[in-house]
Amino acid sequence: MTKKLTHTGFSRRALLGGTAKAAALAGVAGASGSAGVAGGMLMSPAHAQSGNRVSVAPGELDEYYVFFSSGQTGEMRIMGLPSMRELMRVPVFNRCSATGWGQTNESLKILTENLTPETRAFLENRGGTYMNGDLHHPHMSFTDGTYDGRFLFMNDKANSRVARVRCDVMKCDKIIEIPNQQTVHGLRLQKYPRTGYVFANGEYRIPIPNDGDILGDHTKYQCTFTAIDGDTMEVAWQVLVDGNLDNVDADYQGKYAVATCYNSEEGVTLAEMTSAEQDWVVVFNIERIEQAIANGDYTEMGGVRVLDGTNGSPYTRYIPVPNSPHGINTAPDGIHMVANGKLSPTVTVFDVRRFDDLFDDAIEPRETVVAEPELGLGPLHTAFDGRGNAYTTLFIDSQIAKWSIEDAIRQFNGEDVDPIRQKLDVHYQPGHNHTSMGQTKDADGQWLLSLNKFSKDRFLNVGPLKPECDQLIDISGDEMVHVYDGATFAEPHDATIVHHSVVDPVHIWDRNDPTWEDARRQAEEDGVDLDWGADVIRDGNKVRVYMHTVAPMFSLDDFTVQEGDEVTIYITNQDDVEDLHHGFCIVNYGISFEVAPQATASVTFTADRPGVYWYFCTWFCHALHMEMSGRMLVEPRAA
Ligand code: CUK
Ligand code: CUA
Repeated sequence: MTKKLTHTGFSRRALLGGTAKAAALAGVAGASGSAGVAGGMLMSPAHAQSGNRVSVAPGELDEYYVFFSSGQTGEMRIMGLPSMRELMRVPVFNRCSATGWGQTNESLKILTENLTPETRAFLENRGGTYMNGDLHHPHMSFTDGTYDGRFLFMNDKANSRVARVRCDVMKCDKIIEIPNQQTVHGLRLQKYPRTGYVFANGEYRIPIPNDGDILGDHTKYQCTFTAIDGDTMEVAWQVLVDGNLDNVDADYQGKYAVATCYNSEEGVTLAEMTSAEQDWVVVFNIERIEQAIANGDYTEMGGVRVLDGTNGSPYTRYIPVPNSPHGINTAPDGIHMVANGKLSPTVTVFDVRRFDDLFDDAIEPRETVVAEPELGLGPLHTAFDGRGNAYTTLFIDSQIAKWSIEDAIRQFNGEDVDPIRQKLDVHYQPGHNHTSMGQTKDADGQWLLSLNKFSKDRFLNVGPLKPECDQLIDISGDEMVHVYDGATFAEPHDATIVHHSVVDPVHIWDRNDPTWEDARRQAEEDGVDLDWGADVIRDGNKVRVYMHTVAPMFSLDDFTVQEGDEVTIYITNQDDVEDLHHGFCIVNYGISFEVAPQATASVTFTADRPGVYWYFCTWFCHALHMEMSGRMLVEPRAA
């Protein structure tokens, strides 16, 4: 009934032969999948040349990775650019049926280990973790102003969390809840000297602590700006601000972070929030904040060191801008930052070099502004090509405005020049847009992605709920040329376009990976071999089942537990062949998860249904994949 599977007697050649057959079968599906790529290309003669640039033939690889948010779906997605093919979905704040994210012990540990005590208590009878998330802003870690391929960081607007994804395995390894704030909205990273800090904006004003003592009296609410240490994934410090915080970006000098505020009124209704003619951006002085923390000039709130950065403090400066700004974007020239007007048809351009004088009170806040061009209706976000041009999404106009930063400055200084180079229709209502490597000093001016909120007539109708429409635009020439429409499910807000040379994930897991360190420790305590387990260990009413897999077999054909036992199953995938995943599903027990090559994954559940329950492999791994199964026998409790 138990057996140790090894590659001897299960010949390597037979295994690889089976795999080759599986791969051939997969190839059929792959070919039909890639037909959609050509189908999405615009082939009109005017666009033919640009159209060819998006053609990535079957078997060829894309030049860029795009790390996509998915909004209220809660996962991160990886796309290839320019083909716009979706390559992978990485579960983060969501629950994933395929991978078992949110069910395996390894993922539950990440999802639950850094919650606040209040949230932990709240979730105790709700499965221990949130089932939803709203992932807006995925950004790659920086070293010296450009991407370094270590990590991706992202926010959860829905449940006030920040997550980190390891770029070596493309899996989430840390999630923390941010205390003293509700939502994390804007999230950007320290670009220099490295990441470093992850800056995370609290969007809504709340009572701190939020324990019911203060309710309706919103004059007592507060708003916090958070810096997280990207290495330890702990909150480094927080700063209380006036108004609220929407989006954020950092400079290329490592001195300042700048956030937009759309609710300087500190209102709690739409009418109140939009009543003033002006709002502001708030500039944070990193060095002064660090100094104050080092000097102990902070208050401890919810276990975090908090500074008062309201107007008049040494840590912040408030610069007025027209009502309700949204995005804030640092240009790759390292000098300019652009706040996008949203309710104003303008964007406001700051010269970051003037922030030094601003903090020395040598100039007035508005003297940091060097341009304020009028671009069109509803400017939300701006991207850059590294050649001095900026590309701003106009939500209401459904357009992208391409404009020259230099000409906008000349116009601001009274010269009669029009900074606008071109306006391109997009379909429809764009939010974020992104250029290739455009959020780094290495912006290469090849591609622009417009993430549009409405798709209406762009695709076959799929019912009342429509996909988003993400459009690819060639910006390598003088004119923007629209080359591709891609439908995506709810709701990519943001994306980071990274040249493939920066990212180098592994093909199979390292057996020493820390992800399953708890399983390793438990196996040691139980005196079993986690790598080659075929054991059932009983410990009171706890049962631990250790299995390994070698395609197409589990090391146990069956195992027996008793009704009411708390069962933990550890599966180690001993195949070390690229792409040879297995999965483990117990029928009618609601259990399913992936086990990639050389990984261990585990699940714990109560065997509260007596009877025979088959388990099977969920990933098509071998010609005998269907036969890769076994039985869990649950003995009824003695009456
Ligand atoms: S926000 Cu969605 S379009 Cu959350 Cu980055 Cu501007
Ligand atoms: Cu193992 Cu399918």
